[in-house]
Amino acid sequence: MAKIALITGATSGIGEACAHVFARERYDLILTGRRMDRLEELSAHLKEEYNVDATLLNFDVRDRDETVKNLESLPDEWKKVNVLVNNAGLSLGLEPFQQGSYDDWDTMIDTNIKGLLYVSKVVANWMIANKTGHIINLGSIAGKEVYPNGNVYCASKHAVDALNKGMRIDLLPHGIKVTAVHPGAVETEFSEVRFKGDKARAKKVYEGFEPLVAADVAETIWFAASRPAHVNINELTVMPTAQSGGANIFRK
Ligand code: NDP
Ligand code: 8X3
Repeated sequence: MAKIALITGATSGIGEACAHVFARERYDLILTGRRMDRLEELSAHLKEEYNVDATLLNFDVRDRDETVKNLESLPDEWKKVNVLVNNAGLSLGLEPFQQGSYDDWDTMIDTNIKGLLYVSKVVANWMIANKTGHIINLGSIAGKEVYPNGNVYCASKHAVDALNKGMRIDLLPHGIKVTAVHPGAVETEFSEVRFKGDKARAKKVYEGFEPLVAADVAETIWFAASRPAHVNINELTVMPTAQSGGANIFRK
């Protein structure tokens, strides 16, 4: 059997781009997300273009029981996961902390931190049993810096940064690699989700400069995943050339 990559949040953006890159590299894929129609479309496309097999799992990472049940339902041969890309995540809102929405905070924390933990625990134990594996966590520049009105999203990505370090320490004796990739602004559905479907506002985020595209991040993830066995990339921060930091974008 080919190597296996499990990618969470493969229905869009960076996760979908990772599915293309790992398929190109002849990995079989486990793809997850809530929008099953998109997963089916993607899997048909990958089969046609690269002749790879994809197993699709349709669950919400915030639901611990569903997450564990779906992952554990995989046949044993699909549990030999070589690479886990912990990508599912989102931001909701961009307001001063004191005006923030309790529901938005819960969703970001439940998805970006707790969802990542639920998936990682199950898959890390498979990797321990297989004595090999690589976990790649999608952090963000928001996990390295805090920008105005980023408050809870930034906190959730700072948590991913800490968990990335903690996982590496705990999984090191088992030969499992752990990497974080921290992108700056990537034009995906991210801002449409953040602004709750306001496409005009989302579009403005990427005006006046050239943002990253999802494939830029997927290729960075592939770089980390394709190093020799004795090399671990602890973390990589990848930014648009026009962005020097979280809030600092040079627009023409
Ligand atoms: P998109 O909105 O395009 O994709 C997000 C993906 O996450 C979708 O596939 C979505 O699938 C999935 N997802 C969200 N919530 C859940 C959930 N509760 N359960 C299961 N899957 C979920 O955004 P990006 O591709 O840009 O984001 C991917 C990751 O990259 C996120 O972790 C984000 O924080 C991070 N990131 C993004 C940056 C950017 O500028 N775009 C920069 C830095 C980091 P579905 O809705 O079908 O469930
Ligand atoms: C997503 C990019 O700049 O909104 O993590 O933090 S940013």
